[in-house]
Amino acid sequence: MFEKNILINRRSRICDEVQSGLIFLYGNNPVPMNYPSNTLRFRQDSNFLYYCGLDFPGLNVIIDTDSKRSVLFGDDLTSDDIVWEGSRISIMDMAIRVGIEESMPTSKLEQYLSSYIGKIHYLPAYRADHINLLKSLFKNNIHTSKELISSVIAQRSIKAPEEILEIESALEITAEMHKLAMQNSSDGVTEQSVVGKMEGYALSNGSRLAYPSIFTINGEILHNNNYHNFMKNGQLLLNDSGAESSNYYASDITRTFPVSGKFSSQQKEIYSIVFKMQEAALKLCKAGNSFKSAHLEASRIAVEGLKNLGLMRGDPDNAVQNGAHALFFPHGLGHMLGLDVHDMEGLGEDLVGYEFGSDRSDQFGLAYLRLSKELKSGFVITVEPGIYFIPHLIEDWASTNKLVDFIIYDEVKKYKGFGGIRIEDNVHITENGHEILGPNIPKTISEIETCMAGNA
Ligand SMILES: [Mn+2]
Repeated sequence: MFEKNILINRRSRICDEVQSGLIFLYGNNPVPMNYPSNTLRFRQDSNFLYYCGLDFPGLNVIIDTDSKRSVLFGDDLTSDDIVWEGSRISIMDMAIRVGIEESMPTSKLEQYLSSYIGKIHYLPAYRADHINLLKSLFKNNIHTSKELISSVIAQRSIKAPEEILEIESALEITAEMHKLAMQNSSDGVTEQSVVGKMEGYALSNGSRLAYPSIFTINGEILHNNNYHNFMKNGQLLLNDSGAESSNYYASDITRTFPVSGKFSSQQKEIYSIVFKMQEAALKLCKAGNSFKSAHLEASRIAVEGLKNLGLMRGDPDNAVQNGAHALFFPHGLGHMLGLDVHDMEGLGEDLVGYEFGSDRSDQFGLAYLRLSKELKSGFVITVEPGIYFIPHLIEDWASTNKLVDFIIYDEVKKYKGFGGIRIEDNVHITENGHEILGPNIPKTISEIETCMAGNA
């Protein structure tokens, strides 16, 4: 947990921003997996963590913006609870630990809120128990607070030095996970066994994953969470995996490497295009530039490269304007990263990623751009271009000759079965440009081949 002054300052700042009324922040509860007492791994709500730091289930907090005083609601364990779960610090001691002035039992929450005259601010709920809690507290009249949502986004978007350190500490573990994956992959091995090694490394080092790993020979399936394949020489592996820091900050890294440890010349050609897409995008990663411009530049580099290989034709800018690159690069260049791997997405993807009032494109590809707005010093974002050969999408577009002025379908079809390549790093926007966070993780073709050289 951060020291309490950091948490006190964060709460004071949100009071200044929201200006009036009460701020009600709910903490997460245990979630049953298959029966009530067998629960999923507990993860505290990120907004609750950000302002209160307490990683215990069953807590809620109310912050009074006028007095800047807070009340922590929660129940001390009963003597029966202690028999099963062991003891934990009292609710009052939790409050003291994070600089909260007062504590009350959960049974007082409803009365406290209903006796208040004035606005009660709360955030959108993403779990059924919270939706039900809000319905019951506010008599089915749920109005999330625009002021609170935009203030939280503004505050959490700019990472303080201690938050950068958290992301970097998560990346220390992530770097080892990625090297382990490269060194334990070879012909005949299952994806599952490598996933187990990576997750085991995170767990045995006191960490856990920030999201379920994508580790697959079918990298063209963008969010593939199956690990049942045997890998074969000649195939590529796409590894999108990241650990969480001890204060629950995420990291999010993708590397793509050949099962055999040596890239084929065709794989090298596509890999080099994705590498250049990332380099070009990173050059534009500085305060004042829009992330959309970096996304479009990466897209343009993709078209140029694919044109050189005889898969595309025509003017690259024109191709990008028409969305032709999205056959190969259908997702956005990246997203915010912080306590959540897609940071603050629970508050509204457009509110986090787009300027107020700006429209999100409905063009295939660009529509999936999660982050578009002007970059500011203190943002932490992912930069993750990719090129994929998605058999279903190729057939679909080819059947209607979609954008045939830019796409040479007879050539593209030869790449069915190639898979996909993505390269992803975590980037801190600074006053003068950017820094790539964390230790170096093998990324160039020669770094990857060297890292894998010891494979059987
Ligand atoms: Mn990502």
